[in-house]
Amino acid sequence: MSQRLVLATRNQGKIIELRRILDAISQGTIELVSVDQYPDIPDVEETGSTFEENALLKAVAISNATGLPAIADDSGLCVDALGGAPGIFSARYAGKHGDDNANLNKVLVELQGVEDTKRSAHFTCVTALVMPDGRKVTKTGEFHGFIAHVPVGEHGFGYDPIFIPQGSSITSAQMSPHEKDLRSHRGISLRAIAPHVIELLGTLG
Ligand code: ITT
Repeated sequence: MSQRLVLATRNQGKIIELRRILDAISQGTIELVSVDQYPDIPDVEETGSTFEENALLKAVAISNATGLPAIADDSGLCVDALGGAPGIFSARYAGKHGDDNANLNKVLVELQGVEDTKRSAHFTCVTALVMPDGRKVTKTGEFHGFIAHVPVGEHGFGYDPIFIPQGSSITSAQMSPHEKDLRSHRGISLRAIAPHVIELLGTLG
């Protein structure tokens, strides 16, 4: 019998990635349900000051509201030349939550004139699993690279068109979804949390 797990995000690009990576790991033993199926649940304010706090805030709220196990991630791009911004504030950075073009253009404008060797950046992702009885697990993943000068590529979402992974000459939006999953912050943290998801959901009988 498969166990239900709620994906605690309304970011459609992220839902596609979470489903793809978790489906491959769980091989049908977990029924992934999007929080979009619960339209009455209000959006969770990301008031924490770390990725981990925000991931837990989202997963706890959705697990409490649905009575089901929930998995949430909080992720973001940290640009060295901007002192780590947009970082955990990236969703609010451009003033328009969910407007990927506004977000990435703001980073490009702020990096105008910054030379290639100073355009290093990394994505961080903290994934949180929260069980209805309060048990919790969190796992982190990082993805290092550089900020491009212009957006290129159609895959992925968010800042992918301006992020060139370390050792690569293409952006993560030019990588195939599988290639991105193998290296990305989200892929790393989800593969780390997967054994705990399978174990804890297994205890629900
Ligand atoms: P939820 O809180 O509903 O999960 P969100 O869009 O607010 O979705 P985050 O706070 O986790 O997502 O992400 C902050 C920003 O970082 C947001 O603009 C994302 O699009 C971007 N981002 C996160 N992961 C990314 C990835 O793998 N590639 C490109 N951009 C990413």
